[in-house]
Amino acid sequence: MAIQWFPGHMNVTKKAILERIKDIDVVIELLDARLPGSSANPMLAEMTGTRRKLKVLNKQDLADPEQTEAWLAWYRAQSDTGAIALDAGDTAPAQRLIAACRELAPHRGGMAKPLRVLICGIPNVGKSTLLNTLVGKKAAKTGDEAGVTRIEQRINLASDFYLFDTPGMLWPKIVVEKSGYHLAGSGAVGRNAYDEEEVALELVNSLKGRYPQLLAARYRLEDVDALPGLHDDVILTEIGRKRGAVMSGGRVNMQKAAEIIINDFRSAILGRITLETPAQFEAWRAADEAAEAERQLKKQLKAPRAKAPRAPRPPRNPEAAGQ
Ligand SMILES: Nc1nc2c(ncn2[C@@H]2O[C@H](COP(=O)(O)OP(=O)(O)OP(=O)(O)O)[C@@H](O)[C@H]2O)c(=O)[nH]1
Ligand SMILES: [Mg+2]
Repeated sequence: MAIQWFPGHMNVTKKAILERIKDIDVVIELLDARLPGSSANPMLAEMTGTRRKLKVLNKQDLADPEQTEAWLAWYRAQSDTGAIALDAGDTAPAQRLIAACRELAPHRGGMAKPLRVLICGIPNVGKSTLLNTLVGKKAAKTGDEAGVTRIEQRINLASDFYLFDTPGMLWPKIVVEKSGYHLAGSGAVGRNAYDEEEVALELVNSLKGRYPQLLAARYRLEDVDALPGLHDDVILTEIGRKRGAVMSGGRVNMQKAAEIIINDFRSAILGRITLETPAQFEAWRAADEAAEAERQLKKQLKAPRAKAPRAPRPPRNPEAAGQ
């Protein structure tokens, strides 16, 4: 089942961002470098309009470096979009971000015209961590779960440079189904909005083709070459068995197996992984958009037709009526 998570506080965030955006010079959208396509909020693209934008692929320390390069090139090829990759806890790259913002809005600066930067992104992607690194102290609360920041917060980086931290926001309908699973796998979705086993199976599905060696090494799976051809549930069952997630009677506890692989992915114990390539993401998006268009068309065809207006009655012919 597709994953959707848009609780009330995100709607409040959406309204707050819409209100704030009028006075913003640069919007930093933090993406998760392990899922750079799925973590970009399509609603944000509409909301921010023509504002200067910087895409930041965060958590690059957990992602596959080769794929990070591919994604940076993909984003940089889009109009009016800068893109950089970083690790939100690292001071030097964060400082480069400040320079990049100043470059994007050279007309702003000085007390009378401070540079105003909004940091947006999905839940748990590292917005508050980045803000803390930029200001050099713990100004915003952070935590390894979705929804730590609940209200917008303004931090003065310098007398002419303001930063706004915002609560994490997803979007009301995640059309690309695979994106929902990747978002949940990364920790961007509230715990009660998804089924761990489903998410783990999709993780296995995304990993077995491109990172079979990492799966084999971590879980001591024997035949690496056979992995891409195996069913996801066969692999997850084997992972559970190898990690001792076995119930009385010898059956594998699939819930436990799911938790193991999700945690191993999140903490990068499995290795540095990027779940999607630009080409894959574009293909999913195209397929799901086509499916959505077909659904809408079917809905329209099913809807009862509006009654055609009645033709006006012809005037009575008094002669024909024999009057
Ligand atoms: N490995 C790694 N962990 C990071 C990075 N940036 C943030 N984190 C961790 O990710 C978790 C979430 O960070 P936050 O800064 O609270 O995320 P947020 O985007 O503000 O989250 P919400 O306020 O819930 O929307 C924390 O455990 C951080 O330590 C990074 O670049 N690399
Ligand atoms: Mg936060």
